[in-house]
Amino acid sequence: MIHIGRIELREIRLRLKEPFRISSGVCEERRITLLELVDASGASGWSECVAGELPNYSAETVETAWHAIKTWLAPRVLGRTIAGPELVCDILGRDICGHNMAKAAVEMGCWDVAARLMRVSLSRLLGGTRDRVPTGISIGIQSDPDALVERARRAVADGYRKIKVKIRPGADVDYVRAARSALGGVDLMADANSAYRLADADHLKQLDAFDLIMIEQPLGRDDLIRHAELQRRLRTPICLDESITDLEKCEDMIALGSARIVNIKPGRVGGFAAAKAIHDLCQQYGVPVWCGGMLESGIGRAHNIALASLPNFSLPGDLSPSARYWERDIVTPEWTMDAEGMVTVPAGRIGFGVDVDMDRIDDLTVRHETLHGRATVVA
Ligand code: OSB
Ligand code: MG
Repeated sequence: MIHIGRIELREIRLRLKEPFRISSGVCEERRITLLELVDASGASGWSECVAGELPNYSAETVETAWHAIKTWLAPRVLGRTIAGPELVCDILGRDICGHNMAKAAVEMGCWDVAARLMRVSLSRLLGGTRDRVPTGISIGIQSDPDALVERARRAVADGYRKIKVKIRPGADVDYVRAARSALGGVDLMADANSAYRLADADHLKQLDAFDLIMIEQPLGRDDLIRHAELQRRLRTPICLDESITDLEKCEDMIALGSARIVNIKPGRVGGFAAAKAIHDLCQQYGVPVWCGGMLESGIGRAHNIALASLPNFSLPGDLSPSARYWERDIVTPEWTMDAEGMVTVPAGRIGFGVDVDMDRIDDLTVRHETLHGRATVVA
């Protein structure tokens, strides 16, 4: 039973240690929206909204998500008794289209509140079974192939179990070739963030020579049919990210043969209930999944790590330790990775298992609003 009385909505700014460039843009400083959901019992849960600064990954942005949370989504849960967090997805979904990242922030916060009220870890509440999860790194587009090799070598030495390199037309085949020849047999993959068209199939086919474990989202987000055609022409497995916005898209992907692997980001699909449903569907069909990232702070990372402890997350996730992104994170202890490239799941702690550094958050906050439920619900 959860009963959210108040939501503290904050925006913080957090500068990345190194700029992160993908095919559609570059990010140097994250604008991160945080939610603190305070239950009537006094317990509070936290979540992070992964909407970006610009609408280049999805249509949502920091501004649209703030508006959606404040205007339509928070009022659906505030001041209302809800039997369990698995119901929140439908409560938020009814007659509100899109805004998955905004919905996810509210929904995932409710799961965190529920875990704290039940005095269990978020991992175990979600159905997680692992105590450690394998970790990969996502390396942004570098100035030239040599710079990529240098960065990727460092990542391999750090222990990462999967190296993902961002690509775009003009920074693809030469970069991947250089990475493969410098790194030997490591698990290597490329992520195009929708930078190609089906007409580029022959060009992309050159990547088949480098034994990539997968190529992520080569074509447009709505291009399930074209991805199926591309997959028929490539030996390299396709993995979908942007395209899988809900369970039905994943069903379509499987039916059409659009991809063989799925990157699950709970923010992209509207929260944990949808992420779990996609995980279960993929498990049933023998489709491996892994947990993607959106350059989250330690709070969003905590949610991802709990999710990645579910059994079908069989490939390393984009779950790098705090120090890969930030000079200083907003949780204690910070997220770390051991020399084998594993992150420990705090499965023995209540909630997501790290403490929120309130002083640090206060220092970084640029905007703050308190959302209250209406005292009486007007019909
Ligand atoms: O496509 O997976 C992506 C970051 C921002 C937007 C899209 C993507 C990414 C990443 C970052 O790859 C992965 C991470 O958080 O380390
Ligand atoms: Mg991606």
